[in-house]
Formats: sequence, C-alpha cells, structure tokens
Amino acid sequence: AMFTTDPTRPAQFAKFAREVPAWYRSAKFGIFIHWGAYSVPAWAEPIGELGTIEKTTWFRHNPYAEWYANTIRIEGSPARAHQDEVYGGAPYDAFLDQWGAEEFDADEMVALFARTGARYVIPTTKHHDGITLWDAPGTGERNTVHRGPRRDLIGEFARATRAAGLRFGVYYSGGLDWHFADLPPIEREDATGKERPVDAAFHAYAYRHVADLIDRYRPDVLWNDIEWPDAGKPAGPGSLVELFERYYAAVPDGVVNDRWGMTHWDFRTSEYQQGLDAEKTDMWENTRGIGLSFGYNRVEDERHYLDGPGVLRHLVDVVSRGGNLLLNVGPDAAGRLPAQQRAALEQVAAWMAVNGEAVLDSTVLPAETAAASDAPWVRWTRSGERATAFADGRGTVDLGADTGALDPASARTPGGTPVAARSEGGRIVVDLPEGGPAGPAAVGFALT
Ligand code: FUL
Repeated sequence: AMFTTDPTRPAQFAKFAREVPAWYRSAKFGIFIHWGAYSVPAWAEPIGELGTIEKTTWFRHNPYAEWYANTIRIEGSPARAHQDEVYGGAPYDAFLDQWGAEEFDADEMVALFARTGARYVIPTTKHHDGITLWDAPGTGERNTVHRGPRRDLIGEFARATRAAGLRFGVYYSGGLDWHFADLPPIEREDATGKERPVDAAFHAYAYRHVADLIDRYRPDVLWNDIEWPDAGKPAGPGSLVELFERYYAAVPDGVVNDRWGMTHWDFRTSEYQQGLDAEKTDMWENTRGIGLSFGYNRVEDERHYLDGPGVLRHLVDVVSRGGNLLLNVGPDAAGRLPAQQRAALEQVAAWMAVNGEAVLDSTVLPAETAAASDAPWVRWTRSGERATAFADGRGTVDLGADTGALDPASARTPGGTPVAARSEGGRIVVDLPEGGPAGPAAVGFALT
C-alpha cells in the first residue's frame, strides 16, 4: 500500500513507482500561491465551490479569478461586460504591465506561512495565461522579469521559503497556455485538443520551462496542472519520461502530483469538491482557496471566505482522513495578502502554535478506536502513542469513543494540561472549555 504502482499506467512510466517520501507524507499542510496579471483585475463571480456547479455555468460565470483571460473571451459573459466597462475592452496583457508588486516582501509573507505550521509553499510559476513569474526560456519579454514587477518572483519565493526552513515547490500549467496557442475559450468540459495544446511544439516549450525550473530552483514538489501535451508522452529523447528522470536525479526526495495525464504520480489531488475519489487512495492532497477562487477576487467578502476556524476544521478533517491540505492564498497586485486571507491565516497560526503537534506528522486513527462525527463535529488523529480528538462547539460533547478503547483519566490538551473527560454510559464526554484560540478544541488520550 505504500507504493504508488498502478497497473493502468503506461509501461514507460512504471519505473518511477516508489514510496512516497516521508517528509511529504507527514507534512500535512502546505500553502499554495496564485499570483499573476489576473491579480490586477481580480474579478470573478463567486458562484460556489468547484465540483458543485454544472460545467457550462461554471465556465461562463467562473468563480476562479485566475481564469479571467478565458472568461472574458466567452461571448455575453458578465466578465466580458466587466472588462468592457471598467477597462474599455483593453487587451489582457495590459494587466501584466500594471502589475507592480511594489509592496511584495517574500520574507514577510513566508514568515506568516511558517507561523501557520505549513511545511511547504508552492507558487504558480506559469498559470493558464502563459505569463511566467521567472525569466523562462522562450518567453521573450512576456514574463515578470522584463515586464510588470520586473523581478524574479519565483527566485524570491524560493529563497525566502527555504530560509524559513520550509520545503519549496512549483506549480506549472502544462495543460493550458492561452498565449502559446490561439485556441477557442473553454466553455464546456470536453476540452481535449480543441482548447488544449497537445502537439510537439507545445511539449518542447513546456519541457524547457519545467527543466529550467528544476535546474534553477530544485523544487521539492512538481505540481503540474490540467494535463501534459500528449506529444511528449511516448518514451524517447526529450520526452516526459526524461523530464521525470531529470527531476528525480536533481531532487531524489521530490514528489510530483497527478495532473500529467495518465502517466506517473507520487500523490493524487482533489480540488474543493471535485476529484474526491482521489481521497480514497494512499496519498492525496486536497486544495482550495480560503474563498471560492485561487487568484485574488475583489468581489469576495466574508460570505465567501472561510474564517480561521473554518480553515482549521477543513485542515483537521483532511488530515484525519490521511491527506495533506494545500491551502491557497491570492495576493493582490501590490503583493499584499488581502485582509480576510491574512486574518484567517493569523487565526490558524494562533491555534496551530498550541495544537499543531497533534496535526502535523499525525496519522489516521483507526475507526475502531474512535469515530468521527459531524453533529457534534469531531475528528481524530494519531500522534505516536496519543490519540487526539478535535471537537467543535461548547458545552458537553460526546467524542465518539468508549471507555473500553481510551481512558478518560489520560485526557490532556496538547500542551499537557489535564482535561476533565468522563464517562457517560461508557462513552467519553468532555465539557469544552470557554476561551482559548478560536478553532476546534483538542483533547489527547494515551493509547495503550
Ligand atoms: C485548476 C486550475 O484550473 C485552477 O485555476 C487552479 O490553478 C487549480 C489549483 O487548478 O485546475
């Protein structure tokens, strides 16, 4: 079960099957950063979570602000009307020049990430708009080093992340590039070939980019998006097989995600409510924004954003089921984290300073020992010889365990303070304390 071998993968990728490196398996929490020219208009309709909305509606009213360059090309879409009204229908690339990043301080931003307990950080190096955040080969001037910010933003993130003691990964859109090929906008789900570049020329272009990212930044995670150009998949010189060889030679304990088509992966991914089948597999990562978008969306407010306790319930839920959470932030064009996102991360940081040891490096507690429930909201993790319950709410809460499995006398907070847990009819209950950092209450029990 520790191996990612899958018999349906093509033979040329079988040799990459390996144990998931321990650092990634136990990391549990990472931060994703979507930052681009789309952070200038920063506009989308916050209609709901991916996986809950029918696709034609989704694309026309796309809540992902980083999809702006696609949404404004859909005739009659509200985004097109917004672009016409506010920007006079200006070309998308004008946003690259308006993207100043003048307040961006990688060390300051990463310091907040580190305080949340996150173990890895992954910025977008090229999203679907094709603009690279480093001086990528073959992009000419269309990157952040030559236009807009005039900085190697990936280099700044990489240095700051590693200086803070965190792992550094890269996101790269190998499946979509709206600049490389002039293809129709995506309006429905069946984007295969017609809207997605699949040919040898795009493979060669994307290959050079990812190889350059590997050589320059030695990323601990290679997080490709959507797909990989089909022309690159057969074995041979300059193929995707060689790209993976190059990657593992450069970063032996690196990991790659599962969005390279049916080729190779170290872990599976789910996104909001989409792809939840991935969560039945051995190693998976859920990703979502704090709100309903990855790129900053100025339309969003507290109705769309999770607050700190909301983020923490999601983190604990994912971790209790064996996954990692890759929580996204979307800086504004100046390079600041929007206030609601910053506030949520500060609440996460305050809670994790006290309770993080029962989340990070934890494993799944067998359901025979204690069971999760939604009413009351209770989740469990295992850390060495301790089982920890996370419970939301106030007053007397049934933790879903009986006294035959766990001893209420052993109940402690993660900090070691005894908790008055007791038996009610053989079930362990606690009276949740008032106060303390906002977020689920954590109560640990000795495993014997
Ligand atoms: C999706 C992309 O289309 C979104 O814009 C975002 O990057 C997300 C993480 O992956 O597939």
